[in-house]
Amino acid sequence: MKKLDAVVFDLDGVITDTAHFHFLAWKKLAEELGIPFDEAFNEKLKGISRMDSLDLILHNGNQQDRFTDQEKEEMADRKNRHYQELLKKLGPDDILPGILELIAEIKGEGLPIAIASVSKNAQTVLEALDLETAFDYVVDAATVRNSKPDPEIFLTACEKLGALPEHSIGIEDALAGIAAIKAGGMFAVGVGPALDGADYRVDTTAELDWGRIKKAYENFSPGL
Ligand code: B16
Ligand code: MG
Repeated sequence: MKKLDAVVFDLDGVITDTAHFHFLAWKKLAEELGIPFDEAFNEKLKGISRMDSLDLILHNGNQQDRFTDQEKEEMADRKNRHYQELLKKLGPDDILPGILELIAEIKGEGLPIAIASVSKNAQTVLEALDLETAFDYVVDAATVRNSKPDPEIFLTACEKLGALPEHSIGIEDALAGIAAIKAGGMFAVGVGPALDGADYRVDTTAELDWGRIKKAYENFSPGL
């Protein structure tokens, strides 16, 4: 039996679909700036920090040199206020299908679990979902210096759980997140249609079956 130490979850897009709220909030700001913004472009922002996301949007509209740092801070704050308005609608019914069952099975085996989200709103989201005590550790985005695809956030989660990355599983819905998990030397589970690089992939959270995930982890050889 291969040793398994811990499981680390992404938040937005895995535990709940706040990814859509981020999309709506960025779209509003982009429209105010006259910059085109659609779901396809939004894919590039998943797992990317607030300021890095703003830079990508401005770059896409060729407005990267138009604003001072202070103006950019104000724009990011405006997007966040809109996002927080949308979060008021969030409740326990918005936990994605299969997630509560998966968490219960993992915990039933005595394995620790953590959240690795670069969102500064992660605690608010977990509280809205009634999940604030469900995880053994939630990485504080404010203390993480690098956005995904840097592995820092996943490695921090493993370290805080006393887990070795090579004996840990990460679950993500974004390409940047999968890249971060792999850069950290962990086993990557992808949720979504086009997640190149995932070691095991399903289309939706409803298909996250703990028995199958463990089997894929057991059979995985990093060198292959
Ligand atoms: P905030 P994750 C990420 O969360 C989102 O995927 C990304 O779209 C967002 O820009 C980022 O959090 C920052 O969020 O503005 O709330 O600090 O996927 O790492 O859980
Ligand atoms: Mg995500």
